[in-house]
Amino acid sequence: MNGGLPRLRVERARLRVVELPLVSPFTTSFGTQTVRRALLVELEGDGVAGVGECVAGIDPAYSSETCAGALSTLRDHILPSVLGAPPADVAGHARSWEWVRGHHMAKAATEMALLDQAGHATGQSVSQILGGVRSRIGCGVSIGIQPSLAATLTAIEGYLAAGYQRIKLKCKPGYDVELAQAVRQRFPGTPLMLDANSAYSLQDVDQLRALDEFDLTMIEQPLAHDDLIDHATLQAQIETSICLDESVESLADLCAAIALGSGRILNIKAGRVGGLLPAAQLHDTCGEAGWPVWCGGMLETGIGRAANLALASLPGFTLPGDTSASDRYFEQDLLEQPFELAADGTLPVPTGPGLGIQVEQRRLDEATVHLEELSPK
Ligand code: OSB
Ligand code: MG
Repeated sequence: MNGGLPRLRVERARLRVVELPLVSPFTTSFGTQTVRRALLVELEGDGVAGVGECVAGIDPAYSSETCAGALSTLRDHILPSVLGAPPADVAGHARSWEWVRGHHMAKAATEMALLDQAGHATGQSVSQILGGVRSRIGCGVSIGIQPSLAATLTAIEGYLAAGYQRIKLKCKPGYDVELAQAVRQRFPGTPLMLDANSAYSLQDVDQLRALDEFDLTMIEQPLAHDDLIDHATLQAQIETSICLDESVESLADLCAAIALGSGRILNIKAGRVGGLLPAAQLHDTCGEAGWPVWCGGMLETGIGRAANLALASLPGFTLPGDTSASDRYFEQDLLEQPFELAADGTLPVPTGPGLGIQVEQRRLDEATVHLEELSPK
């Protein structure tokens, strides 16, 4: 897969924080976001540059990582492991930060930048490097909790008209059965799923079983963010397939989930699992276990979105993911050419070298709220 990657140096690094207002507030069972603050890792070495996006949030609500925490971990621990180190391929550089426990999103951002750099050095796209087989990705859309049922139905209508292939609705206790029922009534054949972001416990099993009658393609992460055992108990008691998100942060987590029967489907996010190369490994293991996978999203700017599309081009990504078009999130993305949804509900996998995108410098400067330069000690 990446046996052909060049050994490169990392001579300079920049950490940049950008803020992009969201076109509409995004509410989940854990809170509301109105702006996407993203941390970018910009690397340069051997005359080639690369950029990566860290998907950590402002608050440690989805995961324990935060944008500010990732900034300090990158500055003080991860980047010093690669800056000025002997030339290495991407996996080699990644081994140099293996000693850092956790901080998957910070590591993934660095790895993304290294893959972009490597791709620019060889002319390969990140999709090619990862072993992608698809040129277009089927897209779904993740809709936050709305102020009313009517607002939810209106939002769904708009996204279906745009071409999105499946609808994911955020839910929470008390905003679930009635929601699924109303949406099913209005959109009988639409591929539909719910994402609870860990809002339930095993005591809610009756409520969760009541969802079985609405033909959901899956329910994502109903139980605790760090649980696999209760998910296995729940999966045995409901018909709807459980899809894991928060609970799988590593290959070890995934192997445990498969062995326990904690679900049947995996949402793969490179940030959550420490990078695109680890994400590809999880994809392979799911394939062996017969678990379909899809590519999740973290409200990424066009930079992280390009990486998601590259990942989703791997053969096992058979379900539409949360890889929506730029205009679902931002009025203005960071790219010269924002990602636009085709009428068939697909986005193209970038084919240019590396991430295959062109960042619009003026827009980037406008969005920047913090910038720091690092060089080898
Ligand atoms: O649980 O999948 C999630 C966004 C931020 C944090 C967690 C999640 C999400 C989404 C949005 O569902 C997916 C997207 O469109 O990027
Ligand atoms: Mg989720």
